[in-house]
Amino acid sequence: MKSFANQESSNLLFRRYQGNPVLTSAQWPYSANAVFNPGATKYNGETLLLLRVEDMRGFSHLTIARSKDGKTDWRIAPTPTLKPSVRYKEERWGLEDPRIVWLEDQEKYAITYVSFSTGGPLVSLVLTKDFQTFTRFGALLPPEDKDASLFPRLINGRFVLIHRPIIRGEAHIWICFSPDLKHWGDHRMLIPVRPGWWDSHRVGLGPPPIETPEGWLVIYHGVRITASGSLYRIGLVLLDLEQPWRVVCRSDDWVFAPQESYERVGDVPGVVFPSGAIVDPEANELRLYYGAADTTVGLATADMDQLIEYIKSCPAHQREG
Ligand code: BMA
Repeated sequence: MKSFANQESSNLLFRRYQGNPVLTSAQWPYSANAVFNPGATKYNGETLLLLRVEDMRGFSHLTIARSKDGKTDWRIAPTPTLKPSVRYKEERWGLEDPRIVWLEDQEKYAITYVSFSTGGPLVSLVLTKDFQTFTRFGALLPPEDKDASLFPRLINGRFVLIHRPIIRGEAHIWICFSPDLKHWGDHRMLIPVRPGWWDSHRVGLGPPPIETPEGWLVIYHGVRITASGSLYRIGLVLLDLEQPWRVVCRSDDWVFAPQESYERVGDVPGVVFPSGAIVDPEANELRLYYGAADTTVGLATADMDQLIEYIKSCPAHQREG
């Protein structure tokens, strides 16, 4: 195995699937402008993606696609799976960017997504056992908030949520805790933007945190504003397993960035936006599903041991900003 202790190797961690993009609006069974930013999980032995689909009015809803190998032969639901509900007014302008975890304690899948309310984006939760019947839980936290996921298990008896509120115009990643999924407290800033760096303008959680023996692996996006717009790149953080508000290591370098034409050209150029990840225990491989240029879905894979070795070689965290 190639050693990744040398940080110059950061851009070799992830390999793009040769058949990218794996899903595009051209495959859609109904009219759609773009399909991107999917949540991902294993369900009934298959890969299940819940995709953000933007319609021709510019509003988004969520639709399921399934595949046996997570790469090919996608079966796309013939109609939208989750559309704005009139009972939940905060969903008026659409549903975006889902993250899925199997919530052990509830024996349900928890899907956090962005509800685009007329007062700004906020984080909502829906629970399901079977991806057929969905129970809406409503808004978790007020606007402006995005990029949220629950941890897959309770920690010290409480649910844990990572999210990205905008406060004083600043976009840092935060963490908070709840005894019942309703009441959230013990708020702390977790991963701040780094002024001057590639992740200087905004940061936001990618897929749900991944539990490893070394800690919670967090894949996040960082945004820099350039002369031609926002550039979305990907970094890594390791959180303490039982005290997840403690950042153990954070990558200096980005580990994935727009490079291929489908990432550089699209509705929003220069965006890679991972929102789903599946660990294949047999291959010890992480499959990362990401929105490419807010237009299609890409897949990249990484060896779990190399990811962990790399993040552990990164500097111990020092809070900036
Ligand atoms: C973020 C989110 C994502 C989107 C990204 C790039 O703020 O809205 O849905 O992919 O911007 O446009």
